[in-house]
Amino acid sequence: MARSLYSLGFIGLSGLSVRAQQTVYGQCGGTGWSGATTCASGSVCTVLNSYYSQCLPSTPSSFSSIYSSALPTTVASTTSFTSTPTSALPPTTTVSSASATPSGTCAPNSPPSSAGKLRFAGVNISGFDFGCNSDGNCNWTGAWPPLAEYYGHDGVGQMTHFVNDDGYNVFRLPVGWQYLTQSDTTAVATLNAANLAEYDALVNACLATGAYCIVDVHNYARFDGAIIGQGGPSNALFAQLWSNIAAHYAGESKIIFGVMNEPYDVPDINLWAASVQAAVTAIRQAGATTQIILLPGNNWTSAETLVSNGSADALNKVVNPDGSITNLVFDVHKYLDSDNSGTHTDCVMNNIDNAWAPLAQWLRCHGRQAFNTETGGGNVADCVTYMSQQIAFQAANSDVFLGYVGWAAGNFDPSYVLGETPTETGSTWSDTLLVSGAMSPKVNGLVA
Ligand SMILES: *[C@@H]1O[C@H](CO)[C@@H](O)[C@H](O)[C@H]1NC(C)=O
Ligand SMILES: *[C@@H]1O[C@H](CO)[C@@H](O)[C@H](O)[C@H]1NC(C)=O
Ligand SMILES: *[C@@H]1O[C@H](CO)[C@@H](O)[C@H](O)[C@H]1NC(C)=O
Ligand SMILES: CC(=O)N[C@H]1CO[C@H](CO)[C@@H](O)[C@@H]1O
Repeated sequence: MARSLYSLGFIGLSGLSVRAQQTVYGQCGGTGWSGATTCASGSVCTVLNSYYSQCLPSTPSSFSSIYSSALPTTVASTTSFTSTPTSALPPTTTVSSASATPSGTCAPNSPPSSAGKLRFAGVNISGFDFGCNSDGNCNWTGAWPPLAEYYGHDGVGQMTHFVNDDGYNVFRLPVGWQYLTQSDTTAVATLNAANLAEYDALVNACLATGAYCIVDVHNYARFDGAIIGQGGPSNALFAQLWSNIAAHYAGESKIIFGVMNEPYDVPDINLWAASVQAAVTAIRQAGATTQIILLPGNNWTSAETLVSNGSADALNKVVNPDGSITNLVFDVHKYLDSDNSGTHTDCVMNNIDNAWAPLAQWLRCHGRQAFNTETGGGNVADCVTYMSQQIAFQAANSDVFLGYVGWAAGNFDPSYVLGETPTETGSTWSDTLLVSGAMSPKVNGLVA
């Protein structure tokens, strides 16, 4: 109701602005759009879906001029760009020389012409993490497997639908440390066979769809209120936990290891990087030598503060046992609501200027990549618009961004503020508005 009244107010204005050119990344079409439909020079009005068309740069080279507005003017020049050719950067398969380059000194850079399609798109299948609080206190009996056989929602049917009907190719499967070990009060590393069998039912169903599957330990860097390696469980215990998990999945090339969900208020980021290093070393030494491992930074793995908070520089030193950084990828989250909490229905930003553009600069400059494993918004038109913009930007920078994973389906109801749970009627699945309008690769065409 409020929306239709609001749009009436623009009828008079749109008559005046109809010939105006839209700026790069601005909207230029879509259901209900009455603003400019031509784009500024150097950009092309591109249909992302029926809700949203966007002015996207027509050639990769025009990106650098857009990015430079977000950078300090002292470095925003063509000269400093050409003095740091992309070819001089280490490929991700070699040892990073990044620690020699302080994060403040990245020259403006732009994606290669091969960028444009993301590798991954998917959704969190939540339920095994229910009972977990952000203090790392997970009540394992509060976990609720998102599996019909355990009286949960039909997570298997959801994943099958998402793969077949939407073209998704990754699912994140959050689980509490306490659940995996069936120990609420004492941190232990030995996996509990009965609980692991239930979690495995979800993981194996995920793998059976052909998708990649992220094993996400959803403990906020904590166990029972105390931070791993900084007063809580020792790095050795945390490494043993990951050794046990990795040994179990070592033979599965499509498992992705999510070292930890959303660390926050971690006092010493370098000590945290040492905890992450312990987990990485343990995973590789357990025989999972090739899979992707996700490295989580401080401040709820915020994409916006990965660099400024010091997480990027600290985690940039984490390496495989052979010294390489192969398949070590930064884990970043970002919501579209006013405080990045993922708790509001309305979306107010696309996060390009505040987060994704500066992060892309840093990642490319340091030869690194990131994976946006949590993002989301309400099922309203504003969120479709901002999510479409965010995904379009990520895809335009697909050399440094692997993809996106929505929060969340599984045991959430479609009525949950960030619900992406599809509903089944007979044998037909229906997606929520945000999935059908923006996130489904079959709709946005932005996933390879
Ligand atoms: C743990 O979860 C179970 C099931 O939801 C609940 O009955 C119990 O009260 C919870 N225990 C604590 C300490 O919160
Ligand atoms: C990073 O964020 C955390 C909160 O998660 C804060 O305690 C810390 O002071 C920040 N560090 C820097 C260098 O901004
Ligand atoms: C954490 O990140 C949010 C944005 O994602 C930012 O607004 C906030 O200031 C950050 N907090 C710290 C302590 O860095
Ligand atoms: C349910 C859940 O885990 N929500 C988390 C999603 O991420 C935001 C921050 O990025 C957290 O604040 C929420 O707790």
